Amino acid sequence: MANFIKRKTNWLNTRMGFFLLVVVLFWVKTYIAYQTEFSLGAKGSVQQFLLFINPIPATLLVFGIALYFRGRLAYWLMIIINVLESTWIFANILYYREFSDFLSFGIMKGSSDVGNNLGKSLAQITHVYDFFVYVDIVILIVLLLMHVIRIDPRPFKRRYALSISVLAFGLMFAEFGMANADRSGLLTRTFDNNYIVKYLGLNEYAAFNAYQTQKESATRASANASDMKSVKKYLKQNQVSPNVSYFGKEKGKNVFIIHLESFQQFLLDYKVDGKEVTPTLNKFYHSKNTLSYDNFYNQVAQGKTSDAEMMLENSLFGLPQGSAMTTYGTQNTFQAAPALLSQKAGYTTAAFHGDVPSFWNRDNTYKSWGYQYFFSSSYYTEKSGYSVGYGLKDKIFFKQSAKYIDQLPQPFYAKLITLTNHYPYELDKKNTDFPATKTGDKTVDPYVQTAHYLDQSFAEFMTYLKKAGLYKNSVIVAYGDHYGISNNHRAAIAQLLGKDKVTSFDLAQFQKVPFMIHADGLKGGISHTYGGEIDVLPTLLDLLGVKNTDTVQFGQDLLAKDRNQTVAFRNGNFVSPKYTKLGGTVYDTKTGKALTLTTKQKKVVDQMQNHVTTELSLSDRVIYGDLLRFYTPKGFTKVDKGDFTYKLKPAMAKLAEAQEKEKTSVMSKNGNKNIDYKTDAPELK
Ligand code: GP9
Ligand code: MN
Repeated sequence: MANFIKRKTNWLNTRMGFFLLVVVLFWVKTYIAYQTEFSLGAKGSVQQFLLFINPIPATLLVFGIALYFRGRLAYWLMIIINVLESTWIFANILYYREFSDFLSFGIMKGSSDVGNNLGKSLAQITHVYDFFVYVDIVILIVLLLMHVIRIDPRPFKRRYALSISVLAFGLMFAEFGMANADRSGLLTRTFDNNYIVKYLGLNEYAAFNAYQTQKESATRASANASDMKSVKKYLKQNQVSPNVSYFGKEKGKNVFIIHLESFQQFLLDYKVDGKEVTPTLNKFYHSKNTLSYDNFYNQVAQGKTSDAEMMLENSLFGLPQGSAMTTYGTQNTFQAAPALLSQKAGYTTAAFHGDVPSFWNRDNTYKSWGYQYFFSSSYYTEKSGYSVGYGLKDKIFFKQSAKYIDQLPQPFYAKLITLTNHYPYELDKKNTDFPATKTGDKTVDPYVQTAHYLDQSFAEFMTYLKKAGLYKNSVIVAYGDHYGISNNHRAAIAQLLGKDKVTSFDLAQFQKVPFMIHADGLKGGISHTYGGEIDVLPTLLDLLGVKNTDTVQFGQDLLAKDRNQTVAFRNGNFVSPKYTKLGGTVYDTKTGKALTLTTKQKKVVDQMQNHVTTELSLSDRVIYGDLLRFYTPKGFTKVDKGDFTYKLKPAMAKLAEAQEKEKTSVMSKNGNKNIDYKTDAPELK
């Protein structure tokens, strides 16, 4: 036995032995932190496996640096690296506790510094057991000082050190390959920091974040005020005057933006086995008090929902790659709908979503946009069966949101983002009382079932609005953010549309999504004007009578008479009432036939293309260069992110205070009681 122990400690007395001990301790410690301090949501064996092993490659690489150095120095370097690495974990534990997100370099160097943002003092949120992350270091130091482990003075061969580094890189690539196979677009689409840590690890996250921040600040640094001048010149040339019979018609009303996840236009009035998929939305669409659009296109790219949000609330396009909210949402200056409405018209502003707040970097971006409240996962009661896919099922989400809506001082601007109608359109039996389509494509067929569920949820929410008296004094906007069925399902799409096959032209038309504005007394009807998500903000502001001639918006009011009806897709393709251009082919929009252009026609199409390319690239310049920091519209004050907290307790205290002061919330007017919300959600029975 004594011999055995001796042999063991002998082994630890070599440099390699000590190195491996340090690495294993650090690995275990990181994994414990993953499991106890962060909610990374690893589902399934691949994700669990990646989470377990992901600290290894980076730990080998970073700690391996010490192996290139001699004697004592190598040992102390390992300790120093460990202190730095552990401090990174420590800082993230504290930040995560407050924000359910990881620290980013943008935030660390940002104007609203971390401490400021925390809402509580560091001491208040630090727990004694957080210092556990330093325990292995203390043990290692003691072992060294007590000479239990002796320092190995022999020189370590360079090529061994090098082999460790090479091995680390190799493992990193393998890990990245597995991660990308499980979640494609992990680093290009940049969904959520939690995903990067879950798949790749805290160090890889730090490296990626540093790279992004560096890229972002380089373009920011090279931009200047004169760039803004060319943007403003363009916008001035493209300005249209609002429609006088609509301008200001809905002044002072509450606004609901209801985000219908993955909802396409073709679903409206669509029937399966003779039954309407979305009876309530159909009625809403055809109501004489709803302004509806049947040539309204989604214009998103990789950023999907986040691109839609960016366009809708800023009238700025999403980026050609990745998500603008993720990459630029934290640092950039914005003049978004919530800030404009609260500053110019005294609105209370709130967003509602049944997913974690870090997805699409909403937790930071919404602050930049001036949202006073963001009700996300921690505000909702979660029980088994309440969620599917990304988060809360829509019926439960709407019901639980209502109790917060009741508390908002009026007028308010409330955005509710639904989730259940999201790929892969999964829903339990109890909630599925609608027939699937029968194309035989497993991804496509349940789409109408979750869409039907969304319609039922919408119906329940409308019933609540009527009961609360909100239906009459609110503008209700409902829109689909992007396709639910991707172009990869051509055969199934053809069947759904009752065609033999679909052409590229058909697929472009398939990108239509609903856009509807309902208000009591509003002169409605179905408009055939061509438009898209970029046009929503100016339309809404005009209806509310909020001046927006001096704001930076790339869209045009859908109600304006002389508007430009060329709708840009993010890849530079476009649709218009006359021509549709897809890649090198131009189609007649009326017939869908490919055209051979006359010289005269070509000139017109070239002009349209020029318009599209210019608006996209100027919008990109605004985001890449953070150009809005150089221009503040009259009467607008730059948003200070430090004004907002989305942490449950302080935010609810703020809301209570605001209610007390203004006494205009539904609840204040209802004897401080909530409105009874009716739902048939089986989970709540
Ligand atoms: C996640 C949800 C989905 O919170 O908004 O985003 P998507 O995948 O549609 O972009
Ligand atoms: Mn979406």
